[in-house]
Amino acid sequence: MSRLFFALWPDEASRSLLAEVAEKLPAGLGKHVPVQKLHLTLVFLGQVDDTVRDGLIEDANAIAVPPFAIEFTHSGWWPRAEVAWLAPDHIPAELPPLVQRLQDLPWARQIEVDRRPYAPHLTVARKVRRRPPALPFQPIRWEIREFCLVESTTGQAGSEYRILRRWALKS
Ligand code: 2AM
Repeated sequence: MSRLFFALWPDEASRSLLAEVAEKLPAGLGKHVPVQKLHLTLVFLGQVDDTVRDGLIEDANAIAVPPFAIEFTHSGWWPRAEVAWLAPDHIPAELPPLVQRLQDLPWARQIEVDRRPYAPHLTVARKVRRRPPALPFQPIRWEIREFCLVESTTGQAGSEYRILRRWALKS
């Protein structure tokens, strides 16, 4: 079994820009997500057995969504989840179909996934228990060329992520 999710993983340039914004959070307000772990979750799968994982990887080969860009424009906070995040004002037209296709894969294999409306957000800090100030920043444009399947394990330093597979976006 492994704990899995589909995600978008920032390239180095976008990652540093996103991390720079995260640095603007006042000290003591929570725990920054380490720069190498910044990502945008597409679909969280939870615990999946190895045979199903291999099947999902096979099925994902058929996904054809063209490359697109996301522009992060504002920060926010979810008090119950205790996370501070960055998000786009405008959801690119290609993103909901990609998420939909990725939700359909586990669904077809009787794996329940969150079907609430997808709210794209990139978590920059956890355990944020008080409302952070809005973070001032210039829009960050991230060109998305691939999506990936990631395994999450819990170690002493919190969650560790390992990219199991990447798929290029294609028309
Ligand atoms: P978060 O950033 O909003 O916390 C790996 O844990 C990724 O999957 C994280 O980005 C996290 O989103 C998301 N995630 C973790 N547990 C989840 C759950 N139970 N439901 C939906 N998403 C989850």
